[in-house]
Amino acid sequence: MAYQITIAQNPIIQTKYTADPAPMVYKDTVFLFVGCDEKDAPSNRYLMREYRLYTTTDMVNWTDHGAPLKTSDFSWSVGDASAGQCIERNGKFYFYISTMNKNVRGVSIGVAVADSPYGPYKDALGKALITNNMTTDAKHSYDDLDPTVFIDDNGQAYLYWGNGVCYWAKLNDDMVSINGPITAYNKNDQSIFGKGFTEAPWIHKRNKLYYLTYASGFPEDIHYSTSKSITGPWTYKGVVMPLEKGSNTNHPGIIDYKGNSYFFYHNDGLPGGHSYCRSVCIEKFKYNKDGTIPEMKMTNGIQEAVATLNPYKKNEAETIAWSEGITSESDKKIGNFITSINDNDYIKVRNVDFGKKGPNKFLATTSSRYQGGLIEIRIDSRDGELLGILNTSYTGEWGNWKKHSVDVKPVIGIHDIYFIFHGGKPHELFNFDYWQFSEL
Ligand code: FUB
Repeated sequence: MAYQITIAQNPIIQTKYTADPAPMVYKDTVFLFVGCDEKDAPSNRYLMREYRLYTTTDMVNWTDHGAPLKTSDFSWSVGDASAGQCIERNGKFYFYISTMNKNVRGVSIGVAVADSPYGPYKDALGKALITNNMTTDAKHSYDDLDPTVFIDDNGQAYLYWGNGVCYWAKLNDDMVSINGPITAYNKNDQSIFGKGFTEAPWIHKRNKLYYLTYASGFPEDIHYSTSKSITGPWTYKGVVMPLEKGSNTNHPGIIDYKGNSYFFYHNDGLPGGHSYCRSVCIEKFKYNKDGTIPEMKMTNGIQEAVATLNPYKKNEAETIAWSEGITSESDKKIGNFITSINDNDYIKVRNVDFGKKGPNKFLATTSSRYQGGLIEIRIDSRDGELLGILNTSYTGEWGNWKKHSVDVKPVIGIHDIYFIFHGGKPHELFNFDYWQFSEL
């Protein structure tokens, strides 16, 4: 693999292929739920089995929390994890997903519930919430796809969803049953959808204006409509993101966080990527004065962090701004960790505040079956100033985790950190769980 010095922040996750972003702001954190395109997906169909969760408080470093929901958690699912979205209500977290239903012809919408945004999520009903709602407009069996959920200021919750038809319905206060009729919008209604509605609706509200953002055409680009009411009438407003890179789908998610607005989407931007191995990206944007959304291009991503990272607390190795070569895994004992580490792979962590005194020691927890290896700790670039080199040494087995520490140079102020891994071949070097500096 050829390694590059990069300023890229897109795609935001490099350790997995991710798709269908559904960001949720809860308290001071962005929770990003995504589908996971398996790396061995064929080049002509989806292979998705789980929904993964990543969080950030600075918009540049993302922490991997594994897969709090899998399609195997729904006894009625065939096993395909199509898009979903999670929302909080009264301290519970409701995760609406779409998946092929074993019991009926076609895709259905299910809902899982958890007491924490990190899960574990459990199927709330033991059956689908919405199933095979084929109207005469739909004419196909995967119209119940891509749920987006929204709770209005008066507490009324709504579900929008659809492929080829855009549906909406009210949810009851229990969030796991539908209240009243389902309304269908024709995909060819130009006053709502311009050149047409394909799939992937995303509902949000800003300054009393409701936004319905969706994928249009195929290959897909992203368009939007607005309304003064969540139930319409909707007025077509234009393109959010035109078609650019190779993925034949795109999928929007929009939030405001710490005073900025962010547009989440996916493309095929990672090495080896294609229409079924996609990657989530983000653009920061500013609404126009009249509330319209500017047209966006796919870029290198967010350059300015909105918070610093504290190196003197325990930081998970799977908190990453950029990485090359590695991937992540979970186990019951220690949770999520970084694995598949080979010579020259690296992790970059951004906007780390070493304060006025600086560190004197660096500690990391690793495990290794074959050999262990070295972690070079550098700042600001892959060949930047060297703070120290940690020898992680052999721990006997992948399941034996040990702490190792080394003296480091007392750098002060805010820097990006690079952990660059070195060691011999032919085996993977070690697994990496967490790290921490001690302050002078
Ligand atoms: O990830 C599977 C499907 O691709 C989603 O349901 C669509 O929105 C498209 O992104």
